[in-house]
Amino acid sequence: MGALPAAGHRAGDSGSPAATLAQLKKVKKQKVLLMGKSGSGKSSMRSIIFSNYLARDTRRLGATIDIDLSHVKFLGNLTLNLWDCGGQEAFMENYLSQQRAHVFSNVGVLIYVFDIESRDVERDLATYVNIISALVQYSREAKVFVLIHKMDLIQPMTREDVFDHRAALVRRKTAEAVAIMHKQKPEQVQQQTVPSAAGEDLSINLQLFATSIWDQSLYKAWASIIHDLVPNLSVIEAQLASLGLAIDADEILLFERTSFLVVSKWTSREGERNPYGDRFERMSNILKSWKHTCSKYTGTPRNAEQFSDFEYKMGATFSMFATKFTTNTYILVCMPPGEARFNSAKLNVAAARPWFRFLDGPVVPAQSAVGGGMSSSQVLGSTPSGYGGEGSVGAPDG
Ligand SMILES: Nc1nc2c(ncn2[C@@H]2O[C@H](COP(=O)(O)OP(=O)(O)OP(=O)(O)O)[C@@H](O)[C@H]2O)c(=O)[nH]1
Ligand SMILES: [Mg+2]
Repeated sequence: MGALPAAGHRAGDSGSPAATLAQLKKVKKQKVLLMGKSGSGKSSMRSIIFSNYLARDTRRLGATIDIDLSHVKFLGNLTLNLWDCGGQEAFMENYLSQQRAHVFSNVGVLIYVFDIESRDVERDLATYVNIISALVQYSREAKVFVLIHKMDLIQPMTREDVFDHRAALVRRKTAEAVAIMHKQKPEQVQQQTVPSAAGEDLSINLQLFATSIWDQSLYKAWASIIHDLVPNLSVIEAQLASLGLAIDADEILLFERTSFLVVSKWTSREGERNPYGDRFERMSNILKSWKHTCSKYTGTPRNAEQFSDFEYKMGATFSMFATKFTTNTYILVCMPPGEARFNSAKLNVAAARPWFRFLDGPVVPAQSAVGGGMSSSQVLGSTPSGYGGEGSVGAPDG
């Protein structure tokens, strides 16, 4: 079997290896606003995702006073400047008046949280409209994620309907807000697929999620938020695909080490037949809980690294392992059954680590993805059609 295509080239929206190298070296900073009414759950979700809080710990959180600014380092070359904006009315008014330019300039992402249990929906929506107007005024390109939160408080039977209804309302209000800013009719904004007569795209990049801190839905929403911000995503995806094909995996997930959010994933054709569409966020939730359990029973702090390897073998159905990969990531590999295949995949994943070192920071080792990419003859020997090769760790299927 010939060498797999060079990931650096395949990623190639930007073209040459030099351009890709420059891209890998860049550190990206993103201003992320976290807004919504007081008590809607903003600080709770932030603490669970980025600070290893358990859901029940959030009951002890006090109301955020003004803006709580934190810098979250994500994968070595992405820094999230997270603005957790206290949602009490006086603060909100202040953001919209005195602090307007300061708060709403240079925003990459707005995450707006609605408490589904809130009694005053009209008022919540009016505040939301004001926030969207300020955002459109100062950061027209920003993406907006609306989280309809505390869905655990809604009866499971009616959750979907309640969410759909609220989502439709939010979409309508968003279109109204954008239209007012552009002095157009809301229908024109909502239906717009082509730029307006003036040549500008008036629509806003809006995504909605139903979330709760008590299940994996939080991980789904935040993984989507993060997904678009991660630099070098095309390189990561291409490298994962090369690795997946080379070791004959069904699926590979790459997690950020603290949040356990899925940064990227690759699924084989066989793996795509998996009917569980929520398996990615479920795995985030499971691995994070596992990490917390390890911490509880070993006495290590929750923020410390507690596990390096997690294996699960499900007889003749499948096997998987999750392992510490690079400094900033964990990798989960799902394999068809077979002991030898499993063992060789583990060794090959370890051998592939240097090709993912760029995930740990802007400094790229000379032999990394750029230019050469990852080829089967260089690192990975255990491919379905050919074993061996220099430095490879191949083994026939068991
Ligand atoms: N049932 C339920 N409660 C939640 C959820 N998320 C957060 N909470 C609770 O909501 C309360 C308020 O959460 P906070 O995160 O402090 O709210 P906040 O939006 O940061 O509020 P301010 O800082 O005042 O703007 C806490 O007691 C949380 O435990 C959820 O998904 N479900
Ligand atoms: Mg708060």
